[in-house]
This record gives sequence, structure tokens and C-alpha cells, in this order.
Amino acid sequence: MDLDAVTKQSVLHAKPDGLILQYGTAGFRTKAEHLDHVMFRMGLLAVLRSKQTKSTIGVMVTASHNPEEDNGVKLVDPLGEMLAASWEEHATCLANAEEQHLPRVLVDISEKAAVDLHQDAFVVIGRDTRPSSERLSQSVIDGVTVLGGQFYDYGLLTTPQLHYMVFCRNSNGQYGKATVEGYYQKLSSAFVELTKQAFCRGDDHRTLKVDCANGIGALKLAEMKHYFSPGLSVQLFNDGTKGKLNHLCGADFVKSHQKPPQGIEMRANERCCSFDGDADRIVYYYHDADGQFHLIDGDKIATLISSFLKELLLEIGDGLSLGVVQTAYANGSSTRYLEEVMKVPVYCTKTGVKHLHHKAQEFDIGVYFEANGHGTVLFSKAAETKIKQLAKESEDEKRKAAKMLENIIDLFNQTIGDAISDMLVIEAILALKGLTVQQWDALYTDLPNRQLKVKVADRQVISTTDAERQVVKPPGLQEAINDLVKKYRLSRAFVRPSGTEDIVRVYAEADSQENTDSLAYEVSLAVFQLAGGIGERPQRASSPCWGRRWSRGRGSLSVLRTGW
Ligand code: 16G
Ligand code: MG
Repeated sequence: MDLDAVTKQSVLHAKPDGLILQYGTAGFRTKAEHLDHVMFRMGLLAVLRSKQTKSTIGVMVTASHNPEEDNGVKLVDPLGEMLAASWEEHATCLANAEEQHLPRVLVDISEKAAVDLHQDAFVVIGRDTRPSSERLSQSVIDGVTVLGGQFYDYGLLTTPQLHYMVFCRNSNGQYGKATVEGYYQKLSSAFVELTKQAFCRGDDHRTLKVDCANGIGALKLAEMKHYFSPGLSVQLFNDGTKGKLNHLCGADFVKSHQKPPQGIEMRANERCCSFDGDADRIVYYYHDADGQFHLIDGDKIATLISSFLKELLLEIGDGLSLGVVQTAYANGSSTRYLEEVMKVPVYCTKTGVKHLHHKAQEFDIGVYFEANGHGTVLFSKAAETKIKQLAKESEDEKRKAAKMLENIIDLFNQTIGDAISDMLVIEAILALKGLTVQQWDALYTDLPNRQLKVKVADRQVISTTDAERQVVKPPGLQEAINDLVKKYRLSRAFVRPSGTEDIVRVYAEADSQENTDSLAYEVSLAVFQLAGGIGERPQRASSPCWGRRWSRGRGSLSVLRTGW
């Protein structure tokens, strides 16, 4: 390591005094103007990680669904997964080191992680469409080169595309070709193969409206769409030509406001979906004939996908295990439907893709989705081998099912949730099953739910257990929540410190929107009082959207449909 060169270069990417940042659930994220030094240092860290793992490492410059003025960075590990937890700590130390301590921290990390400094390093870089992203990715490159690493700059990419590239390179092309073209070809040929049967029936010319959040998803989908047409034609909205990134649009806006994005023309019963700013999240929705908005979130996406996979697994009859992984945010109705109607084992992990991803790796086929639309399906090596073998050797129906599974394996981005890949999977399933968006939505009825934020002096005073469903500290808070929950039917509530914002999140669900709102409000108040609330006291929420839908006689919670 040429530490003198590092020191000299670092001056050009100086750390603002006193700025402390943490490598959180999704890397570093803050105002773009505070990130130059972090980018340079993540370039340095990526080189060390690459030397240590003797593999290509990825660096993605994006702040996902955050406002356009923000930016962020995350590292991608050799198999395309999120950075290992121990290296998150190194990342935080390196980002926060004062200028004069930088060389020492680099040496410390190399020693602690037993990095072989003679090893070559290779780093691939991608960025989203934010105005600040190009300059910031240049700072990453400065960090990589000063430590003697080699790099390839992919320029504009969705986050899942960068994860795909990393895995392709480290699997020597076995996972696919490490080019944008390779990504398009892999996914679209799997989609075309998979849907051949449906589109032969004359069920072609399907159209889908896509809100691209004025982000990178628009550019990439525009490049890709001719690969899978005419089977599916996508119409892009919020494609970045006019609006601002993530402003009043995108998956995060739609999910958290439970309303359609601006800038999309929706006709009754038309299937629409939204990506987030870096295209690793997707939610679907539609307006019914009465103008009522219906959101189909990550839970319902997981249900659709697992129903389809379960059917195929029954056909091939080979005893492969299927598990679904959710977080505490999963709607209670979805969990009940999966467990009681579909008889699929469901597991709950902490929030954040890496937790779900790791749990899903325990099954032959692990389906994971957060309610907010992050998710994918993982197939174990053994399951993949078995399925490939059955697709070649078995007879008729069994072979057909195995072939479908084979294509589905290729259609999923198994490194991370991917809005484009998930969209194609969903469109394929809907086409093959001949399902309308309304029929999909009617699989079960969501329980009314509410999320609130509470400001506290220090959110770390709250610690949780049981996949964030129970509070351990401060004392008395869990008991207070238990007492409040008891007052309502079909109720559930939990609180957790956010990993991305300086707030505590409150989640509640119950039998009616009114009760849900009361419960959410009361729990917020308990947090405010027992966990050091600051500023304005929590207010009662008022949004009739879900309540209307629930109370308009969808009936009771027995609205759990079987089959399609
Ligand atoms: C990040 C996570 C997402 C999680 C969210 C929770 C990744 C790639 N992203 O965006 O999975 O749902 O944080 O945010 O892991 P919160 O901690 O503020 O609720
Ligand atoms: Mg995102």
C-alpha cells in the first residue's frame, strides 16, 4: 500500500470536520455534498475487500428512493450479495477516520481482515441517474486507483444490475454474461421461453404501465423492452424526461402514501407498477371501476410467486422444500394465507434485505419479500441441478413443470431483489395462469395497517428481539404495547428504531382502519413517553383509504381464498 499516495489523494477528497456517518442497512446515505470523502474511501475499501476475497467487488453509487439531493454508496460482495457485516464495521471506521488517521485505519483493517496486500484487486462500479452520481463515482475510482486496484466503470446501472455483474464475473460467466446486453438477453429469453405457452393461446399483446420514479429504471427498461416484446409491451411513465427523481412517484411513494404516483394515466382495472429510484423494489396497483385504489405490495407478490412455485413443485413431486421469508411488516393476512391456506412455512427476520436473503438461503427454494417490494427467490445448487435433470429426463407434465422452473431460475435475479426481473416473473405468472390483476388482488384481503414515525432524542435507547417484534428496552414499553394491542381485534403492533432515518417506526394493524389508527397513535404516544420523545407529540393519523376498502363489506377475515 502506498500510504503516502493515499494521504496526498485524500486531501483532494477531504472529510468535513466532525461528520460521522454509519454504514447502515443499505450502505452510507446522506446529502450528496457530504459524501465525496466517503466515496473515495469506499474505493479504498473495495480494493482491500477484493484482495481479501480474491474476487471482483462492486461499488454502487445510489440513494435509492431518497430525494434527488441525497446520494449513497454500498459495496457488493463476491456472490452479488450485500457486504458482510464485519466489513460494514470496517466501512464505518474508514469513513469516519480523521484525515491524519486514515493510513493507520487502512493498515488496521488489512491486519484485522488478513488481507494479502500482494493480491490483485478488481472493482466494478455502477451509478444511478442523480446529478451528483457521476462526480461521486469518479471519487470511488480515485480511491481504487490510488491503492493500485483495477476497475471497470459500468456507468449508469440499476442496483440489481451491478449485483448481477459482480456475480457473473466471479462465477466465470456461469451465472451469465457480465454485460448489460448479457443481462437483457438472459432475462428476456427466460421470459419468452416461459410465456410461450400462454402467448400461443392468443393471450398476447399484454400491456403494463410502469412508473419508473424518474430514475435509472426508465433508461434500462427503455433499452430492454424490445427484447421481450411483443409478448409484453410496457409503457413507461415518469421516465426522467420531465419530473424529479422519486418526487411524488416511485414504489416508496406509492407504498407509503397508499396512492397512485403523479404522472401516470390509470384507467379502471389497468395493471400498473412502480419501481423505486434504483429499480430494486416494485409494487403493483390498479383503480377499480369505482375509482378505488388497490395496492398490491411485496406480500401479495410473494404470495403469487409462492403459489405458482408450489404448484410446479407438486407436479415435479421431488420433495424440494419451499419457504417464504417476511419481516414484521408483512400484513397479518398474508402470513395467514401463506400458512393456513397454502400450507407453506413462513419465517420472519429483521428488516433489511441481507437478513431475508440469508434466511432464504436455508431452503431448496426460498422466496423472500419485504412488504415494501424488495425481494426475490433463491434456488439452492441442489434444487437447480435436480430441476435441470428433470427438465431433460422426465416425461410429459413433469418435464413441462421442470422446464418452467428452469426458466424461472434464469428469470429471477438471485443476487438481490430486482424490479425488472420481478416484473417479468409476475407478468409471466399472470399470463400463464390467465389471472387478472383483480383476481390476484382477491387472493386475500389486507388487514388495515398504519405506519407512524416518532422522534426521540436517541433512537438507540430502543432495542428489540424476536425479529423486531418485541421491545427489550426501555423497560415497560413492551408491556404498554401489549396492553394497547389487547384493546382491539385482530391487532398487532411493534416499534423499532429505523436503520435509515433518525426516528422510531411504529407499525399497527387491526380489524378496521379506525381501530388501526387509534392503536398506532396510542403506541406512538407510549414510545414518545417511555423512549424520550422530542418535539411535537404524536398526532392521530387520518387517512380513510384502507378503512373504506375494508368496511365496504369485503366481509370478515375469512376472506382468504383458496387457489387462483
Ligand atoms: C433499506 C433496506 C430495506 C429496508 C429499509 C428499512 C436494503 C437494500 N434496503 O432501504 O430492505 O426495508 O432499509 O428502512 O437492505 P428503515 O430501517 O428506515 O425502516
Ligand atoms: Mg432501492
